[in-house]
Amino acid sequence: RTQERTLIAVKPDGVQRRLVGDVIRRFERRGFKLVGMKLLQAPEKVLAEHYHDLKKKPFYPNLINYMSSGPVVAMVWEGYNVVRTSRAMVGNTDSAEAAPGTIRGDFSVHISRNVVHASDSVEVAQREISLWFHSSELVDWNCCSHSNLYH
Ligand code: YYY
Ligand code: MG
Repeated sequence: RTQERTLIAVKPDGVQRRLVGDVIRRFERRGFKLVGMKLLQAPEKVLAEHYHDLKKKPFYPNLINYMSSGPVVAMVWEGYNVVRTSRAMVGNTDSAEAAPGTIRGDFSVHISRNVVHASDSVEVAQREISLWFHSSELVDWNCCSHSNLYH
């Protein structure tokens, strides 16, 4: 299961606030492997599919406006238990509840501007990765520190 993958995205507020490098640094330092990354203006169709389960929520229109307000940096990270560990690194959805030390707990104060997205299950991660990336955009590479991260 060291090949588990998840979708992490720095949302428009995170890009505007120059937090992209910090988010990448946290995942690199933890020991995860970057296998895909791009900056893009998210198409409405992708956002609608990405947040399809929230379509009926009162905050949905604002969420789509926010996610369309500027570029996002979409990334695919790989490693042991990466889905669950990255949710812990990102912190509570509501920034006011997010613990210090988490990305949201360190960089945001309000649920509507919470800096990052992270897939919340392995199945959802697979769906989100294929939504945001073509398979040709993902790179399978051997990490020279593998034996220092895993036995
Ligand atoms: O997966 P996660 O991003 O932590 O939360 P979701 O429940 O999937 O909601 C997606 C997104 O919607 C959240 O990151 C912020 C926004 N949102 C909101 O603006 N207001 C809410 N009450 C709940 C969620
Ligand atoms: Mg979610």
